[in-house]
Amino acid sequence: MHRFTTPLAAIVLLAAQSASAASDFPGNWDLDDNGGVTWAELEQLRIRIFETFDKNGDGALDSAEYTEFDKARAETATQTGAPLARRAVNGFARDRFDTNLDGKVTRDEFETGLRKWFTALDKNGDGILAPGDY
Ligand SMILES: [Ca+2]
Ligand SMILES: [Ca+2]
Repeated sequence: MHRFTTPLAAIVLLAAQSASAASDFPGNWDLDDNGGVTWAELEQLRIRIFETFDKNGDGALDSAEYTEFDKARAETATQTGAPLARRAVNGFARDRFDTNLDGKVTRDEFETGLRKWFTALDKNGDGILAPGDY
């Protein structure tokens, strides 16, 4: 697995391969490109997020690491204009995910927060985030 060492590389990872204002998702969310994002695909995204932003490899995103993640999400939303990327700017905010308020977001906390976000957005409950759900 690659370890990205610069914020710019991290931003590129989360951004669409070909930025398009018409895209509903950042380019690497809908892995099978079927027009929807499943929980399995979001779990892959979570793994990539930790590979990219957990720089010290302790299994949690601390304050400095989360700040880089915040910047990357904002950049991705701006670059792609994708509705889900825009939702993720605030939806993945650290105060939503850091449930024990210790200033770090562990893998488990991230998964719990991401699951809540997914469930809230999946309005028709079919397990796929697709246009119409958000
Ligand atoms: Ca860390
Ligand atoms: Ca925590």
